[in-house]
Amino acid sequence: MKIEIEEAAKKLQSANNIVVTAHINPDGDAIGSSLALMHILHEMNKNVRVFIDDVIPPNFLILPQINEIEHPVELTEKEISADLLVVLDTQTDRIGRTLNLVKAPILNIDHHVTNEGNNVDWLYLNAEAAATCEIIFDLIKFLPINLTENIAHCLYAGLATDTGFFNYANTKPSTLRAAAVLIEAGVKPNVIAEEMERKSLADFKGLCEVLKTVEFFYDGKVAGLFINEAIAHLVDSTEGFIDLIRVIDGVEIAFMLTCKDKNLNRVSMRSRTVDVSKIARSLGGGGHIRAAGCSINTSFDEAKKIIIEAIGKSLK
Ligand SMILES: [Mn+2]
Repeated sequence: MKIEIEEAAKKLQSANNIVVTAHINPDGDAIGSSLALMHILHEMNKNVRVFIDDVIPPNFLILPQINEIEHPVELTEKEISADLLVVLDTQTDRIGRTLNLVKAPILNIDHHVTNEGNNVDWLYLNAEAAATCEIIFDLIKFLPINLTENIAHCLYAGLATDTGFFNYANTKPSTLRAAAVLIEAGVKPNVIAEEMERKSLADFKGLCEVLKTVEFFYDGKVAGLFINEAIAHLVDSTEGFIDLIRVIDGVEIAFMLTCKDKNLNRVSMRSRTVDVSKIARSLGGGGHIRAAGCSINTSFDEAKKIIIEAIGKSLK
């Protein structure tokens, strides 16, 4: 059932044992919104646990109390009962083992236009919000707490990373107003930016190999990076790689195909104007108009053919 933000706030207020989660392959918005909500719920004297079923990239370790995020694999409990499971920044299909581990009604808070709220009790969706962190920022107005420096740090990290440091089309006046309030609460934008953009030397060398794979299609309107199994071993994080080809003159759609496992490939897409969420949805994925993704369960070479063809159709 779709609900309004006031009702989402009420659900949080009436629960006492809350589990918060976000998507696998977590980015700044997934981690920032989860941790910010943890700090908010602590302020409200709730019992809260945060589960993310994946490795937390080292760039986020500066966020306050990030060590409290639990990895479901390491839990000894077979089942966890809670009053509420809050799923942030995704539908329930990308939260991994947390879905079966936690038995509780689900409150889903998201800004992905493709989220249809399947299998959740309540969905608050605001596709106008630049980031789930912007929604959490708005939510505070309906909760009996004040913005703390810890909350502000987490929210700013998500706002900054989901907007490409306030560069992408999703950056709105409300996004910058929220950022301004977060800076007033103690955030140092340069400190967050330096930490988020930091790369290990190994990842930098991996990036050099990845950039050599660039190929152009459809008269240069489409650029792709191809991280096959051998190259995938060279990089821990591919964060930001796609942005490097997105800026090439004439490129309308940039994409990156990454081998995650045998017959499991991940596609990320960015565009200037084409609605890439439609391409992603046609292949079982989702996302935003200008940034979307999907998985393709075939060999890497077959996946390459499939994605190039699907993108070609959208250009017609
Ligand atoms: Mn997001």
